[in-house]
Amino acid sequence: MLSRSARLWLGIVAAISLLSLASSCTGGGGGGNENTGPTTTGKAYSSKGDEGSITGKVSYTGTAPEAKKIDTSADAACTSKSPNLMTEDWVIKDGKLANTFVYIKEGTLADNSKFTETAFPAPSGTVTLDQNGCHYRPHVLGVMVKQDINITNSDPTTHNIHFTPKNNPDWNQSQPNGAAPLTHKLNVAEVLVPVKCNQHPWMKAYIGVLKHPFFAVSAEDGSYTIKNVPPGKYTVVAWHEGQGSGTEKTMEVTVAAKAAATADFTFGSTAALIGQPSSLKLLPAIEFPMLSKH
Ligand SMILES: [Cu+2]
Repeated sequence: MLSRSARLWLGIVAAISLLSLASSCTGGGGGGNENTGPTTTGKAYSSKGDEGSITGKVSYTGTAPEAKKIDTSADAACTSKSPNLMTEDWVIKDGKLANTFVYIKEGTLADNSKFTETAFPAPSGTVTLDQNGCHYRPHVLGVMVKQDINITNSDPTTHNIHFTPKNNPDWNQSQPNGAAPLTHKLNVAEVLVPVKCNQHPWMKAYIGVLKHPFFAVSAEDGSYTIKNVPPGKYTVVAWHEGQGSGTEKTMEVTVAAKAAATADFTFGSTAALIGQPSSLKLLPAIEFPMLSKH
């Protein structure tokens, strides 16, 4: 147990940390949000060639949850191809958080038109979701509505890919070893659609579906870049699956013409917990998402 003074100290540090993060606010949840992008029937966006970008790092403060080894013994093909398969709900390296889905939620373009009422060009090409080593590659990805998702099975075993959306129809397909790629698309914006495998219960992926192309997924070093962003003022959301239904952080970001705006996000418990004794792991209540929600 913590002494009273230790708890008081922690509270003070948490409050200071919150103040320092005043430029960002957060919200919980993650699924089933229909207000995630412009209508495709809105005013067509016409580029002036002055697009900028939104770039930043996603960090995790506090004691990082450790990845756990997955028991794949139910399928010998998985064990032999991926003998050390690890959980991917938290992928943290040197305090940087991977697999965070960062996207523009709403805002106003430089000409005062609303982001959510602007129609951006339809997607070209496909994105690929590969089942490889009995996990999904990538673990988190983004697509535009109606964009083809190419689903491949690179494993010597049968997978059963199962999309479990809230706003889109359920979709469930078996894909044996050596089967041709499958194609699927989602017609309604949804952040994010969970994907699972009915054969291998540990397999999970998340797909962000938006009506615009302004999204990115943080890399292993926590970095992300959203490219070709029209100048304007935006609400940018960072979503991470965490445990359960996901956690969102939001930030107001202004993109100037041909400029790179920075938006860094932080998940996890307070920075005050870094380097503290392991007994402090008992304090999950100091989680920014609920404290700073507004
Ligand atoms: Cu599978």
